[in-house]
Amino acid sequence: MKNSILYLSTLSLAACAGQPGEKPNIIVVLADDLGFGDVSAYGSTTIHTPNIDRLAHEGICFTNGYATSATSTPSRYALMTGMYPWKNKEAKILPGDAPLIIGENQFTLPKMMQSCGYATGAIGKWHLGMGCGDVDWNSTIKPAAKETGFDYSCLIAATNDRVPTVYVENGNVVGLDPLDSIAVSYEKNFEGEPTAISHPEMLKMNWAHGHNNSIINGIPRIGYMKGGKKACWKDEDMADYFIGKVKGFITGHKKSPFFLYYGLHQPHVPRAPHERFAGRTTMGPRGDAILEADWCVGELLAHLEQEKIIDNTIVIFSSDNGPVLNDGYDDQAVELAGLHSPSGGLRGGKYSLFDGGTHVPLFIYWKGRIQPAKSSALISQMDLMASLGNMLGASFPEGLDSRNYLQAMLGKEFHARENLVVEAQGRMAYRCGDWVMIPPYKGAQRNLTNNELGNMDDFALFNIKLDREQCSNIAAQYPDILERLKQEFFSQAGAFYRSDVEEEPLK
Ligand code: NG6
Ligand code: CA
Repeated sequence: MKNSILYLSTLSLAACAGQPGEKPNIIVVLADDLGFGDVSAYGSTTIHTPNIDRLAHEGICFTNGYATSATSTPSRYALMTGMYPWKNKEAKILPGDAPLIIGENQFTLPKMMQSCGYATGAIGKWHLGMGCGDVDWNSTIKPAAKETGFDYSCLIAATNDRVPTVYVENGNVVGLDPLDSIAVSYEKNFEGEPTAISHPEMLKMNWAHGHNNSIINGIPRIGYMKGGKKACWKDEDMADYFIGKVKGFITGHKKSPFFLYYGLHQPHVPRAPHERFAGRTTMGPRGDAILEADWCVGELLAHLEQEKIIDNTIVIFSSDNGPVLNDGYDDQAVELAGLHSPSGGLRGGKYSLFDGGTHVPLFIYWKGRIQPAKSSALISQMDLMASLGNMLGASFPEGLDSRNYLQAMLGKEFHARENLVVEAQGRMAYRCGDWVMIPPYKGAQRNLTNNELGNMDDFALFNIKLDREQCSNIAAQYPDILERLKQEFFSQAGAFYRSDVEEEPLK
């Protein structure tokens, strides 16, 4: 009897989640290169991610959740701006010294949250550029996260494999010794500075492709950096560092509604988890880094509980793009993968137009307020802006690509997008219902990571529901459907389509 009363009261609470005037805290946790099969929530038995799974099991677990892109910068750009990244030619994998690609006057998700009275914070991976070009890392960097709408920020500028390997808090490099100023170049080395080529004996991790420039913390990086020795991060401590900042931000803002973007750096290369996690899986550093990411989510939830705000906080979890094993370091990710399928059986992965490039984990958790459910609604991270904005009564400009699927996000409806144009290094594919159409692209079948890219000579058509692994191109059997999808795709994205687009080279 008691149970049924409890059950009923949960139901009625769940039914009124997202009422007008409600301002729950909102946290977006975005992992880096975490695949659909890298969490146990979708049935993977080769890895155990109990904390991430909790979000899935006690929230809405999307089985058709998408990043817009198969790489980081464009994917994050879409999340932040509500715009398709293929409309902006700057939205491609950025070096660590790239200028901010979001215009100062551009509408953004954090600006929308600010307009609704939220305190906003960004912690972790950024990768949207900082400054106006020719950044001076020794003074306050502007425009950056603040100008994008974040009151507080503590970030790595790009990726954990790119220089500068320093934390940037509110635009300033943390722990910088003014007598040891930082210089960064993606063109050439600074005289006398060791690189992976000149000083291989300094390496504790070997590079496989690219990643043979400056050595920091025994790890070779992309790009050259000089100075800033005291400010350099230790990769093994990065998870602890950022979760500490996350907890500080939450505690500091627990009385006001807050919006927090938490960009996890795992399991992107270089995979250097804290020694607490080293050796915890049989999969080597990649598996261990995933467990570290899961621990971060556990710490986040425990902190929300401790601060007694967990039932007033929506936690959204996803990944910026699909998985990759060998992304340029010899860390045995390929050799030790065993039966583990990082993409969960989806074809391709990071960099790919096949589904594994953009079809990622997506969970929306609101303790006690969302009735747990699995949802097969087709939905993109890009839709967070319009959906959350709708819940909060925010106003936003016309012409966004973000769409309002609040009801699907709260589990009150199980249908969302009709279609989505996904992007992989300047190439595009079109998903509509259960169909996927990939237009022809010149270029290699695979890149140096050995991930399949999805370049084919002619238009290809797949039915993702009947053929989840995209084994059968059925374009010839369904000419009418192919024609319809081609027309729809070209009307949305034709102006941006070129079959000979050059992939950004992986060195
Ligand atoms: C590639 C890097 C790869 C990774 C990627 C960006 C090489 C050879 N490869 O160019 O290691 O950093 O860029 O990944 O340099 S992302 O997830 O941030 O998009
Ligand atoms: Ca990524």
